Amino acid sequence: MADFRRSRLDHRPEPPGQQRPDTPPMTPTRVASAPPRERRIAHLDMDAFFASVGLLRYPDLRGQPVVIGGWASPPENGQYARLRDYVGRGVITTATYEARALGVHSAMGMMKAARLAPDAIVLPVDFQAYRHYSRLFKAAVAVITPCIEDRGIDEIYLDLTDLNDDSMALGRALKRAVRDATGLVCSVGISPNKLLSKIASDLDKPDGLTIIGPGDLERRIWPLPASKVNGIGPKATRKLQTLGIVTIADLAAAAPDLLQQHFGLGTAQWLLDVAHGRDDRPVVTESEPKTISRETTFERDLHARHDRALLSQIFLELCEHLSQDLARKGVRGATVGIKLRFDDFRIVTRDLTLDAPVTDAEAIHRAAGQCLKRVTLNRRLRLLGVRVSKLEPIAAPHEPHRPVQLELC
Ligand code: TTP
Ligand code: MG
Ligand code: MG
Repeated sequence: MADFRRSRLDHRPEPPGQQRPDTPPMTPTRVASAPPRERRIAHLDMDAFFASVGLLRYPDLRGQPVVIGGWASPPENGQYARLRDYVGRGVITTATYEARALGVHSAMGMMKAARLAPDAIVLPVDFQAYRHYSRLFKAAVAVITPCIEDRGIDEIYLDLTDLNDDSMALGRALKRAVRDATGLVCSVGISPNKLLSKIASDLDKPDGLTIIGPGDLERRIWPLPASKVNGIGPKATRKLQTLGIVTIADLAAAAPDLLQQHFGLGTAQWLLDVAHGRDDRPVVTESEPKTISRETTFERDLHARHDRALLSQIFLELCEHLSQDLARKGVRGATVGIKLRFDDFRIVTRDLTLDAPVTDAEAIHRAAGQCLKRVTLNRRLRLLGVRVSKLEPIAAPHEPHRPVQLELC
C-alpha cells in the first residue's frame, strides 16, 4: 500500500530561517460540560530594558538620547562617554526612545550611530543589574497570576483566562505592578493567543497597552509587514517578497499551493495559520509538566471512511512511537490527547484524563481512540497527532511529584 505520510514530520515545522519561537505543537482542550472560555493571553515586554535600567542609576539622563554599548567605561564625576568619541566596530545593544527618534537602534554599528546621534550618551552594560530587575518585575506580576511563561530577560507571557476582570483593567494592573516594583515601564499586548499578543505588545511601545479583540485581526494585524510575526525572519521575509507577499493580509490571501511550493507543506500551513491569527500554543510555566507528542501531516488529505485502513495504521504507529518516546524519557502520563487538522485547516483537539498514568502503546491507542470518537469526521484530514501529558517519572512512583523537564523530540 502506498504510504502517503511525509517521512517523519513529528512536530510543527520550524518557521523559516529561525528556531521555532516556542513549543509545543498541541494544546489540550479540557473535556468539560461547560464550553471552554476563550483564552486570554498577555505578552509583557519591558521598554528599552537595558537602557531604562541604566537610567535608574543615572536619573539625570532621563529624557536624553542614551545607548548601551559594551566598550563604555562607567561615568566618572558626572562625565559621560559620548557616541562621537567612539572608534571601533562595536554595536549598540539598545537605545532609549529619545535615541531611537534619531534613527539609532539595537544591533546598529556604533560608528554609524555616532553619525546619527553624536551627542548621545553611552553607558556600559551591567548584566547584574538587568538580572536583578528582571527577577523583580517577574515576581511583581506573579502576584496577579502565577501562570507565567518566562521568555527571556525582559519578556513574559501570562495566561489571564481564569481571571474575571476585563482585559484593560488587567493590562493596567500588570503595568502598575511592574512600575511599582521597579520604577520601569513596560508594554503589554492582550489577545486570545501568544502569537497575536506578542505582535500587540510591540504595536504601541513605549508604555503601550494593546488589546486585540474580535475584528482587530483584519484592522490592526493584517496591515503589518509579515516580518512582524515572531518566526518570520529576514530570509523568509525576502522569499515572501519575491512572491509579492509583503503584509500579513497578503499572506492570509496567498494561495496555499504557492506557499507549499516555495516553503514545503508544514511551513506553508504554519504561515497560513499565523496570518489568520491562529495559534494554540499554551503558556508553559516552568513547574508545569510538559507534553510529548507525535504528529504526522499526510502527503494528500485522507478520507475517514475511504482511507480508513491507512488512517488506522498511521494512528497505531503514532501511538507506538509515542510509547517508545515515553519509555526513552522514563516518563508516563495520565492525559492522552489527539489533534486533527482538516482540509480547511481547522484544528480540533480532544483529550482524556485517565485514572492512572499510562505508557504502553495499547493503553494510549485505546484512550486516543475514545478521543477520536468525539470528533465528527465530515471532512478530509491533513494531519493526525497523538500526545500524552501530565507527565511523571516512571522510575520513582512513590516519590512526591516532581515536574519533569522534557525536550520535545
Ligand atoms: P528587546 O525587548 O528586544 O528590546 P528593548 O527592551 O531594548 O526595547 P523595546 O522597548 O523595543 O522592547 O530586548 C531586551 C534587551 O535585550 C535589550 O534592552 C538589550 C538586549 N538586546 C541585546 O543585547 N541585543 C539585541 O540585539 C537586542 C534586540 C536586545
Ligand atoms: Mg523590551
Ligand atoms: Mg524583549
